[in-house]
Amino acid sequence: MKQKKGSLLSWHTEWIMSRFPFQLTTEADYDAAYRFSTESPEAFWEDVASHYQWRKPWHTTLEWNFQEPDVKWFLGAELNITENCIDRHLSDKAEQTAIIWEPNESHEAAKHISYRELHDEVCRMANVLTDLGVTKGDRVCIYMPMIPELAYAVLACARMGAIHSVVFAGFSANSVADRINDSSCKVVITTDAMSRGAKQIAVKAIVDEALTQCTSVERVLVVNRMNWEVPMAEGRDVDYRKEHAHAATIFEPVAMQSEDPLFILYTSGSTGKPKGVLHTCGGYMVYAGYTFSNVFQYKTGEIHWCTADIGWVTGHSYILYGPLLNGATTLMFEGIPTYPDAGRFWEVVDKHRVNIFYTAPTAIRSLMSAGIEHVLPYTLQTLRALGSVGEPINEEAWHWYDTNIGKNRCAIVDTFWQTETGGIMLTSCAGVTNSKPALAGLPLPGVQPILVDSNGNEIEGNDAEGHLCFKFPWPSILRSTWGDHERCRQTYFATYPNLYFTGDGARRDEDGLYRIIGRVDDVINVSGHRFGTAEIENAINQNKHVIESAVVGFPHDIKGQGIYAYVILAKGSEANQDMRDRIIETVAHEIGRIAKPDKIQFVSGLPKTRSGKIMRRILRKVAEGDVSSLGDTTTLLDPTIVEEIVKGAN
Ligand code: 7RM
Repeated sequence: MKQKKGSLLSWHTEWIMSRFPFQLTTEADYDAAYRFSTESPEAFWEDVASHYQWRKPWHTTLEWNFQEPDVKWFLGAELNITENCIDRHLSDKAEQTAIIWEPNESHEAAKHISYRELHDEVCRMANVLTDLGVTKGDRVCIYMPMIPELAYAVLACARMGAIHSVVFAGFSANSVADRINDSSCKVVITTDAMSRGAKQIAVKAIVDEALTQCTSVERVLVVNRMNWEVPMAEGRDVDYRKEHAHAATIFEPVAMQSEDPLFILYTSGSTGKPKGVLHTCGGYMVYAGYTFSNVFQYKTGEIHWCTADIGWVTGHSYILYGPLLNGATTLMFEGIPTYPDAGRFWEVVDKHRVNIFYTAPTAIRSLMSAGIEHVLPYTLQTLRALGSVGEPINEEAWHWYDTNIGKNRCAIVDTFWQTETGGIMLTSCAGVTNSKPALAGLPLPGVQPILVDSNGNEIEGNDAEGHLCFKFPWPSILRSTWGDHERCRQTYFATYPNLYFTGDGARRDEDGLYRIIGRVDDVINVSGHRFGTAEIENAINQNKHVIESAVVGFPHDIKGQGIYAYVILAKGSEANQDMRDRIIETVAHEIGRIAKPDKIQFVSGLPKTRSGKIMRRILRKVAEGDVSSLGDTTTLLDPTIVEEIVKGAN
């Protein structure tokens, strides 16, 4: 699997002789690139990588094995991703807008941040972080609302070689503490407070609470957003306003090895606490830029809006890195889709003349249910491509999106990928490849999906269904889970030897297009957010009235899946609405409001097998409201419990 490259000269020669354009714009291009990418994957990725700016070329394109796992791309190469995101564009795009920032309040002024300004602000932030003692390899936790300084903070870390760990600002103090401790962050970057819709949230207070459980954090950098007076711990907390005033606007990008870590991002799995997915500099850069260009078919001058939060991987790859690597104009929105009303997204599309709009099915369904009157006041005439991500999109939502937002003239891309994949894997490319309602589509060139049955045997041919795996590495495959490589192996590489297992089930149709069915493990997807059922159970069990709990997902009209919790209470604790509210508060405290159960059913026992395993199949059926076929319950320790559960279902 090794491929030696020649001298610097031959490397440059090859750069010029790139076989494919960076952006594949026709179906024929796509077909040729796909074929080439499976026949000569290394050569294909060398070709793609040659379109970036490297400080030093690689000597080995790829080394890999999926047993350890051990995957390394572009070995020996040096680069800095921010040089590719920012500096590279300064010669011709210094005055072009890099980031359009739209605030929570529609009456507050938007900001247009040029590539020049982005450069200066990122350098300022890097200099301030340097003064706080941050150096290459240090972990920095970023816990902030969607304001420009969040983008500066992420890019500043990348520029100085610090490893960013962005934590979504909807997580609780406990979750923040867990994440800080897991990767022993040295610095936290946060704000005084934030607004999200009509709500105000005391962000700094949450960090203060988290830090009572952390010992690794030396400094806290506080960016002002809301002009709140917040307590500042002497010797620890620093007001960014004061540092910003005298920070220099030059900071030399640190040359990073291709396989040096770029960031950690925590994501939930079927067991235990969320794991820190690790991405590295070279491979992630190559893949984020390549996928952005090809999936959305971005053309210079267009405005791209991904509505995700930068606290999730979608925000990392398609608000920041992907667009900026392509010199695009990317829109960053601080608010929520329904504030001040359910027309906000469409107002912003018209206001900023958005061309590419990328959101989640849950947002589409929620705006669909709010009524067409919120859409009609807007022309949406600038839109060219629409995207969907995070969960399967149902046909009704797909058609509503196509008709009412795309006015039947936009390409729709349903992009399947994961925190672990770093970038989009299965999708159509806007206006280029075959697309069908509610199907993710084809693999991108360089991506080799395979469906397997539960024994790991490949299911060949079209019209097939099975567990979705990938059989060859792509540049931004996760490298490890922070501090626990064995967990990475177990979770993704041990189920099926020599394959990366996604945890999803999928169907391949007669044309080779993929439809994602959903998770086949104990992960549930609530409004596009991933949770492990065990993770929520652990949170519920923190409530002193709770003896035991079992959590399953159930179909939810807006959220995709809702959270259904079966709870056994301690003797003397009353099963009433007040108790439900208290349990919900416990989950909000342990994880965050985004994880609170939609339904709680109090039960006297759980359906367990004689070996003590909870039969989740039964609990899922009851939660779905489908009790006609509960299957075989004779192996249960106490079959009568099923009857009680069915009767008490809500
Ligand atoms: C990008 C992101 C990953 C899980 C994944 C799937 C589900 C994501 C789609 C999808 C159907 C899609 N990262 N998923 N995209 N299911 N169609 N287009 O969401 O790590 O947070 O979640 O999300 O189950 O495994 S994630």
